[in-house]
Amino acid sequence: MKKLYKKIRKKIILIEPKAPGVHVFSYYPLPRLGNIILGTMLKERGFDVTVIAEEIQPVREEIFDGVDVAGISTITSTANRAYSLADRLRERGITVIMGGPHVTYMPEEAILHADYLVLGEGEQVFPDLVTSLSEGEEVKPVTGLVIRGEEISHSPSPLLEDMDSIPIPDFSIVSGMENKTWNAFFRKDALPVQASRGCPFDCNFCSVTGMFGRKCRHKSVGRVMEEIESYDTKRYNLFFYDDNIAANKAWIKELLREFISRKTKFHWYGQVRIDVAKDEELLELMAESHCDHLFIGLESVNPETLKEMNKNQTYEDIRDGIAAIRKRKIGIHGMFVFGFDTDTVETIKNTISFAKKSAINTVQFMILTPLPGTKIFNEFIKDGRTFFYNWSLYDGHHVTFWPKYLDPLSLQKLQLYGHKEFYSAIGLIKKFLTAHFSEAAIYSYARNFNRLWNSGNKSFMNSLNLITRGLKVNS
Ligand code: B12
Repeated sequence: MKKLYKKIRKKIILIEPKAPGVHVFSYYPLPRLGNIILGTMLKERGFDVTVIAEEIQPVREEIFDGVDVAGISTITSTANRAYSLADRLRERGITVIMGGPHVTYMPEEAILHADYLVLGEGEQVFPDLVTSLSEGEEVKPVTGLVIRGEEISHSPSPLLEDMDSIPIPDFSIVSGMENKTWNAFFRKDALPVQASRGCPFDCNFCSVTGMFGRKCRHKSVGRVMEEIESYDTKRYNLFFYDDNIAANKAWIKELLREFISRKTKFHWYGQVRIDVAKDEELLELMAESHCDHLFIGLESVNPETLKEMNKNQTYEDIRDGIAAIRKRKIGIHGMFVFGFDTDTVETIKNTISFAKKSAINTVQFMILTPLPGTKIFNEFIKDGRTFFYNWSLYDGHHVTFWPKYLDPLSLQKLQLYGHKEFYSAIGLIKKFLTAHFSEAAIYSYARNFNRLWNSGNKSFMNSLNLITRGLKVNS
């Protein structure tokens, strides 16, 4: 018998759940672009869309009045919160559609809390799904769509071929975004832009390629310019969310030349690999186009560890790269990860001391996290090394597995020590005395963050202590 589909109203809510605890970017609550792009596509089709990023604007119950469909976007660390929101919404009779990296890699788990899942990129599936629901039409199975009660496929939606088909994100649909300001640290607020997707590398701890592929797909230069020129240069800096904005060197150079020739006033930050420093011309273009900061996955200065994670970069690349970038007065946020199998107390302390002595402006020392979708996720489970499966602990700030040459508590303490050492009181005073005020603000925030993390994680530290002593603890 043919199922009867209920026609839904056109009011749609899209939610990005808040982080489970404090993390290095807590003071800098930027939304991911997924919900905003998909919401913009629905708005263009005539839906009344509100995006709630909980870090920016808390969810209030009355927002659900008159809503028949809600979308929830989640990464692993926010999955528990996403599931509890989804359960609450379904109890109210609201149809729940979930998407994002965690859902893509864990569909069996996620579908217990949702009516539909979209695996991988959402653009080619979600707007049509919501349109079918609103027309009361039968929902047709397509690759990337999981329907509650039907067979679960793990195949994500095929990757979008035409990046220019992605609409310019309409930030006016994000509740509270207009009034949010982060410019205590930087001269202006940051606005997200994604000019490309995908990364040709294959690091064993990263889950990006399963979502966005290893081939770098980018928007045309004209399309990126159209997007950024629609924003207010007086209010915003641009934060490029691309996994590796310099993956295609010819394209990024063309884009930056366009910034320069159009005298674009934006200052910008972006994520790159240290190998950008080998290209003098690229560095010149970055400096000339007002690149303020580069976020660089430096990971470790131990050659064995770099090899183990399949990073394809050497200690010398890091050392020489930092010098070349800082020579151009471009700031560096160095991102490091501790806990690989080749890591020991000594290698981690070497990395911390290298970072302290280097010209890197700010750092984040994260703990290796076996996120679903990474090579190490399956390996650690197979080898019985994972002891915590509480997704709220998968935020790069908590040890969830047995390291090889360290015990879990020591790894945790080394990470805390790293931040304490880098953001020391003396370091803070030096930043003030040398008039580096925005960095001083970050130092002061980082020191406060350490205190907050310690006070909020006493029972976690206790559990880790018990596990390290060989006792069993509920995960
Ligand atoms: C910007 C960014 C940040 C920002 C903002 C974070 C935020 N609000 O969550 C900052 C710097 C603060 C940050 C912090 C962290 N991040 Co981060 N971050 C990113 C980054 C670079 C871009 C996100 C983005 O907007 N992408 C572009 C949009 C278009 O992609 P998308 O949101 O995934 O949406 C697409 C699909 O997922 C799907 N979809 C998404 N939502 C929905 C919803 C519905 C209803 C549907 C149907 C479909 C759908 O369709 C969308 C369009 O195709 C990604 C890497 C990446 N390439 O995505 C990492 C990434 C999301 N971060 C990651 C991590 C681990 C973290 C941290 C935990 C640790 C850290 N690195 O510091 C923290 C935790 C933050 C938190 N929320 O708790 C991981 C998450 C992996 C995972 N499996 O969970 C990623 C994927 C990076 C990686 N190397 O693996 N991050």
